[in-house]
This record gives sequence, structure tokens and C-alpha cells, in this order.
Amino acid sequence: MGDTAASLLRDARKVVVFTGAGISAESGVPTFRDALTGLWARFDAETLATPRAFRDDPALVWGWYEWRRGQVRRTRPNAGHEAVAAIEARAPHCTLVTQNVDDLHERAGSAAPVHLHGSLFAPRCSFCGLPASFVDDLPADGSHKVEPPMCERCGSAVRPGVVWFGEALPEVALAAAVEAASACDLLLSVGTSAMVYPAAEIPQVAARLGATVIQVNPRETPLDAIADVNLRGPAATVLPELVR
Ligand code: BJW
Ligand code: ZN
Repeated sequence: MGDTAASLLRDARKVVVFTGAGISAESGVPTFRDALTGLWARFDAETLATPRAFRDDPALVWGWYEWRRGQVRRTRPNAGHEAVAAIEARAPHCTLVTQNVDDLHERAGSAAPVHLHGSLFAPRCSFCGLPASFVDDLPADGSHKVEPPMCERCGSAVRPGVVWFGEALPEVALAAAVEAASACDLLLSVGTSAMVYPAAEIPQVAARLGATVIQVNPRETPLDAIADVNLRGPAATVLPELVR
């Protein structure tokens, strides 16, 4: 299976790599939906990851995201992120589309990942959208409240630059992802449960238009049904074998 995938990848001209939280798991960044270690097993998405949650308790939400930013800052890219950068360097055309809000792809050498769900490192004003900077005071745990900074222009609360439930995805990023998925001949999906829409449409679009789909995930996902090759294993082990 791994050999088939490696040769399909070697022969592809236009590649999309589509990643989710699973690719960063081995760096020590928790996923969302894994049973014991996932963030949603320990924290409530409704009170932390919605626009309403931020309106109701901005300090709780800001504190939680600052805690997560601190967590990511202490980690490093793993062999999976590095293999993705190698795939990008080798393929004639490659677009990296990530749902992740960490910066581990960038730190592994991927020049311009398309961030469908924003970033932990791009806070902005919740009212006027002005990009903001951090006050560097990172909480040690996820339930520690921290008042968000105030916008320099309008005085409103600064919010995390991520996409919450019920919010639209950044238009430019979504358009770039759809365009790349529509034109690719191979899509490699790595470490996503493929349950969150519209992001989960991206591999579906590629499959519908005839692209080969390779999936890397230790567990079953809804993409099993459309994947031509399912590589059941952890990203940091499986991906390097595809670029050897
Ligand atoms: C490994 C591994 C290893 C482990 N190696 N693998 C259709 C049906 C039903 C609902 C909806 C629908 N369409 C839209 C919705 C609503 C909603 C949604 O999808 N809900 C579903 C969950 C039911 N979607 C939205 O609300 C979206 N917005 C929207 O629809 O707006 C409409 C609108 C339009 C116009 C105007 C206004 C509104 C927005 C979704 C935003 C998602 N945000 C989050 C949080 C980001 C901020 C933060 O970080 O806090 O994004 S949720 C969370 O899930 C995060 C992730 O990017 C996203 C995807 O998760 P991911 O990456 O797949 O992680 P996991 O944990 O789910 O899976 C990890 C996988 O890795 C597992 O499979 C493991 O097995 C695997 N793994 N170790 C490889 N070592
Ligand atoms: Zn403002």
C-alpha cells in the first residue's frame, strides 16, 4: 500500500495536501476529537469556540486561546510536517491546505499554507478587524481567564484569529482551496476526522472530479469511502515513507 501511494505521489503533477490536527499530534499539540486526549474531551466547544462564547466571556475565551498559543510555541514540527514540505518541494505543483491553527507547517519549511480555520498567531479586533499584537503573558492552564487586549484603533476587544463554529471561512483561503482541489490529480489527506464542514468538502471535490485520494490516518474516517489508498498509521511514520 505504501509503495503504491509513493509511486502515485511521485507521478502526480498537481497535488493538494490537506491536513488536520492529527499531523501535529506527534509534536504534542492535542487534536480536537480523539477520545481521551482531544480538546473537546476536556473542554466545551460551545463555551469556547463560538462567537457567542466570546461575547459572553471574552476573558475565558481569550485565556484559553492564549494557553493554546503557549502550548504550540513550546512544540516543534515533526517528521510528518517535514515530509509535507518535501512533497511540496518535489511536486511540479502543490498546494498545502490546512485546517490547523498552529504554525508547524511554516516552521517545517512550507512557504504558504492555506489556513482554512485561521491561526492562533493572527489576533484581530473583534469589531473593526484591525490586526493586533499580543501582550505576552501566557496562562499556564486552559481555564485561566485573561482579559483580551483593546484594539488600538477603536477600543473594542481583540479576538483570536481563528474560525469559530457558525462563522464563515476566510473567503480567499476557501476559494484557493476549492480551486486547487478542483484542478489537482492527487489529494493527500492527513490527520483529519473530516467531520467539520465546509473544510471536509475539499477532499470530496477532488474525488468527484477524478483525482486520486490518499488518506493517512490511524483511524477510520468518512473519507475511507472515497480514498483510493488508506494508509492506517501515524503521520510522522507514514509520510516520510512516501518521500524516501
Ligand atoms: C492522527 C494522528 C497521527 C490522531 N497521525 N492522524 C453540515 C453538516 C453538519 C454541520 C455543519 C454542516 N456545515 C456546517 C456545519 C456546522 C459546522 C460543522 O461542520 N459542524 C460539524 C462538527 C457537525 N461548521 C461550521 O460552523 C463552519 N462554519 C460554517 O459552516 O459557517 C456557515 C456560514 C456561512 C456564511 C456566513 C456565516 C456562517 C466553521 C467551522 C470552524 C471549525 N473550527 C474549529 C476550531 C478552530 C479554532 C480552534 O482551534 O479552536 O476548527 S473546530 C476544530 O475542528 C478545528 C479543526 O480545524 C476542525 C477539524 O478538526 P480536525 O483537524 O479534523 O481534528 P479532529 O480532532 O477532528 O481529528 C483528528 C484526526 O487525526 C482523527 O481522525 C485522528 O484519528 C487523527 N490522528 N493522531 C495522523 N499521529
Ligand atoms: Zn478595532
